[in-house]
Amino acid sequence: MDAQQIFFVLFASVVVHGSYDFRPDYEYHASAGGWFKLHLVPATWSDARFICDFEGAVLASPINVAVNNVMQSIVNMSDHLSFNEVYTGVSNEIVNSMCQSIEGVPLSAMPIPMKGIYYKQFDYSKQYCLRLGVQGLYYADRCSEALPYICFKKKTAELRVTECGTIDTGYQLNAKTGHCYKFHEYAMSWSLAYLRCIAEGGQLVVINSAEEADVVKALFAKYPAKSIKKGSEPVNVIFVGFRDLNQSNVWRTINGQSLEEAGYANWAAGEPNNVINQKQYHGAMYREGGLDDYNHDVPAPFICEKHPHNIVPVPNNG
Ligand SMILES: [Ca+2]
Ligand SMILES: [Ca+2]
Repeated sequence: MDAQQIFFVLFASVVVHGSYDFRPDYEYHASAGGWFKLHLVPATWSDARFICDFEGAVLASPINVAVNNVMQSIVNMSDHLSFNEVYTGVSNEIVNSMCQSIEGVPLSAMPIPMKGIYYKQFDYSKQYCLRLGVQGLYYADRCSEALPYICFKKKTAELRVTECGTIDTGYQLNAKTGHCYKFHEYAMSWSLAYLRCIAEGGQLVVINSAEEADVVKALFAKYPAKSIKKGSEPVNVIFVGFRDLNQSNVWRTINGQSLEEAGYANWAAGEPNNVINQKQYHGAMYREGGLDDYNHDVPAPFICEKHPHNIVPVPNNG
């Protein structure tokens, strides 16, 4: 093993078992007492807000001089990239007549340079979102455009990364599979469930063995129908990480494997039945453990799976 290989092994072990206090995809800035992440994939303001929230953070706002300085430096360092502005968390979404951050800090209290329309002159019948431009100036404009954005997590004394490599205590390590699982009682569409799991650092659960199916089944059993938080049925299926992408009855996991390759292809009796006119092209599992093809847009509860030591997708055989 030469020096380069030794370095690689050491570096790899740091990445896998590395010490971080929040998430490895966030950068800590001691001056601002928190972690920041620049999202380059553009999103509308409300989507950006949700993605930061899913990641356990908030859409960043220049709530004080230190946070403002870091936000400006992140945007300035990225000025060779293909964007001119990012969203901040400041808007008048909650209180129509007042712009404030997600944390509730009013725009009028923020120590920032504004350009263009001054906030006291806003037409408050519209929604405004504050943007930070590459020149370091802030200005308010509409919220529907897709833009990059920055998420922020303030460091607090009680913040602890669990054995699942996350501050989210909803993830519990299972000794049999060596992976962590979190049940989501709030029903969502398959796509939102998929995105939510990724944002949390995991993925929509991929069942790789009968043993893992038992783990998932047992977790589902802890949440009887009455605990599922949605307006109506269904409460007897959860979304799982596979789908029929081309709507041709070819089922693949979100990692690209067939169900057989993944290790669990136990359809429930009569499934997949792709109920006519219901467009059942997304993966689900009944309480009894059998797989089901299910409607994408009928919200269902779901389970996210996470590797304990990293936030990259779990391996295909995991
Ligand atoms: Ca798995
Ligand atoms: Ca079905």
